[in-house]
Amino acid sequence: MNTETITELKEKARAVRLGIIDALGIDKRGHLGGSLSCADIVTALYFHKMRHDPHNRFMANRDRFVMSKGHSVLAQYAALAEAGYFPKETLHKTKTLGCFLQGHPERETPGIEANTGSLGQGLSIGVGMALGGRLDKLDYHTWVVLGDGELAEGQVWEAATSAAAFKLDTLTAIVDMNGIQAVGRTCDRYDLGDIRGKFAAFGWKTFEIDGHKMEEIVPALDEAAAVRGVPTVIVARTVKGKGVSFAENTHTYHNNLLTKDLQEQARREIRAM
Ligand SMILES: Cc1ncc(C[n+]2csc(CCOP(=O)(O)OP(=O)(O)O)c2C)c(N)n1
Repeated sequence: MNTETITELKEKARAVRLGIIDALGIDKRGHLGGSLSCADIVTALYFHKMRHDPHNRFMANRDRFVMSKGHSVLAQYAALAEAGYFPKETLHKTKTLGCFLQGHPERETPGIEANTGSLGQGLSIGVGMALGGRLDKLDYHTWVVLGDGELAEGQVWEAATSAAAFKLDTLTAIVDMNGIQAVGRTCDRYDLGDIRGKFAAFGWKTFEIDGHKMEEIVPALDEAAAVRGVPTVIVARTVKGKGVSFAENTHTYHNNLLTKDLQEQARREIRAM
């Protein structure tokens, strides 16, 4: 693996985290914790793995990305702005009237492929996209990011069985396993036990990585895309709020607002990461 690539991706992840802070702004509620926990994964997808082009965003064989845990879309907005889908200044207008950047993903936003926010639906959408690619004889890959709390939704497991039944090897789910959901620890609220083992039992090829180490994320994405015959899942161990000390490992900043002082602290800490 090229160390320059890894260094560049880490810098991109820093830019994405700063973009999340820009999008969150001050005195507006937003989902900081879950956006920061998936920031490295989203960065590696947009700047290493996915075939996409902001200047030709409807090209037929673009890779598909679904943010199934739609509340974490600030990470995707920041990546899309960084990639050139819209000006970075637009991030500051997130969640204001008339702006195409709202609290959950909508397809009117350049680069967004699926409306999500009602948890549990994104993997089914991904199954449909992957089946569509097969029917149209296109070689794109579909990537779906899920939360570990989200896995309590039964529809996720319906999608998981169908993906295996259809042998959808062009589909990869990535579970942002930060161990915390909206109001507490996932294991205290709705314990799913062995998430990796569950996907394996459903017939998926599984990987488990540190979801903040580019050195582990990059090869896992490459290996998952190369698997043939079965769908793949990457279970990524992450920290909710990663990079901002007061938001780390707590549900307090699952959906909360920043004051000017906290915003400045967050920016300082992310720059020092
Ligand atoms: C169907 C549905 N039920 C409830 C919610 C409210 N909700 C938003 S985020 C969230 C917690 C999600 O936890 P997790 O998937 O672990 O997300 P993360 O920790 O990565 O932010 C809940 C319950 C929702 N968006 N959709």
